[in-house]
Amino acid sequence: MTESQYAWSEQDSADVVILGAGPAGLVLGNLLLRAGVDCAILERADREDVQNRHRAGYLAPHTVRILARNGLDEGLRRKGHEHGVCEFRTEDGRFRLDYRQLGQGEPHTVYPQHELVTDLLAQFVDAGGRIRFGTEAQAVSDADGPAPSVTVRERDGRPGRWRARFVAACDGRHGAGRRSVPPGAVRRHHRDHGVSWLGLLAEAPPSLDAVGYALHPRGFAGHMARSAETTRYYLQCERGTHADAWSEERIWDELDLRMRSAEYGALRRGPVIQRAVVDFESDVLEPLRHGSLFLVGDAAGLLSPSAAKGANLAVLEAEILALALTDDLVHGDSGGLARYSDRCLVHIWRAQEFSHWMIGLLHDTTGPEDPSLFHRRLRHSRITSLRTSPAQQDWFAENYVGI
Ligand code: RFL
Repeated sequence: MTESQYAWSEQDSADVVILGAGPAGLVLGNLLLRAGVDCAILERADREDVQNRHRAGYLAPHTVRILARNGLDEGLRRKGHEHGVCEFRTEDGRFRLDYRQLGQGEPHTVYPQHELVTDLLAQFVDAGGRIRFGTEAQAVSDADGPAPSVTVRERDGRPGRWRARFVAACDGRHGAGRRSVPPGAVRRHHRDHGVSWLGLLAEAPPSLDAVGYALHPRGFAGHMARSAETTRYYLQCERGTHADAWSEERIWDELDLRMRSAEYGALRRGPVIQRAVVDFESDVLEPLRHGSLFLVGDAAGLLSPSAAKGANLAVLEAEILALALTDDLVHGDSGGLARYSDRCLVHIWRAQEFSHWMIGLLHDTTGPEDPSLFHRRLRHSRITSLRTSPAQQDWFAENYVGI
């Protein structure tokens, strides 16, 4: 492609070009806009698709504080609700942890991610923010110099290019930001945990007033409230399972079995309106910067959903980067940008460690090569410790809501 073939336009430039309008890109965009920094968001999907992507639901207190101090919490204050109890069901019975009374004594706020994204989008657009839907970033070029650019493909297939001083890759794990980092410029730490969940969204009210974690010989099952009308369920499944392989009847029967409904009360059934298989993988890139290209949110690192940290980390990293970019572009101080990667990696590795601990708690990964059942016995000891030790419960609560 030669220069003249690009659809150049004077508007196709911004001091900060943000790739992706998920929680990371939209928090970053809103904060930069409030600070008077020239920015633009390029989003591959249409607005409706972005607003209908059901994912996370449990916001950490820190996330709520970031949104509140930046005036981005109107929707979640009105429609979100506090949540502070989880219930574990095991072969030895069930027990509850009221984590508002433990550790730092703070609750989650239940507010579906697509509602948060809808709010953040509305605020960005209402405040005059520039956003291009249906614009897919293809690659970031010249990131090792002071004038990076982003090649894009518009909805109609037309190629284009955006010029920037900085590019923030908030376009997820498979986005163009990550792909544009040259091999050898960053180190990738990757782990496949060998566990998969069938994630389900049911049009049914929650069945219990707690996050439910069921540890069963047939595999893990989970229950997480989303709203008065919808509930997320998870079923551990064989690696390679197709999301449509299980009938709705089989799903509910299996959930009843693993959640031990016969003992603890029936689940409130309803149509399954979304389903997807999630393979548990973790990966982290180090550093989270290549010249003027910064990696944020899922583009920076991926966590398995066992500890509900991904969206919370995305918001935290977006705030750290927004402050650093503002310092540089408004005050001429590049110190924050130099520290961005190290600051974020402390939180990312903390979240990875807890998430890893949760994977070991929730899943029996004893394989046929381990006839001694060593891991199964360790896991039993871990859950017993959580059931009985106040110190362990405080540690759990602090990590569960914290980042
Ligand atoms: P997102 O949300 O994936 O947004 C990326 C955006 O970039 C766009 N995009 C591109 N745009 C332009 N050019 C390209 N080349 C592009 N490629 C992609 C996409 O269309 C999209 O709009 O990333 P972000 O902002 O980093 O946010 C991360 C979170 O979405 C993610 O970590 C969480 O959803 C993870 N997660 C949870 N996190 C929590 O904190 N609490 C939870 O309770 C929780 N539950 C979950 C989850 C993730 C799940 N899945 C689907 C893996 C439950 C599930 C089932």
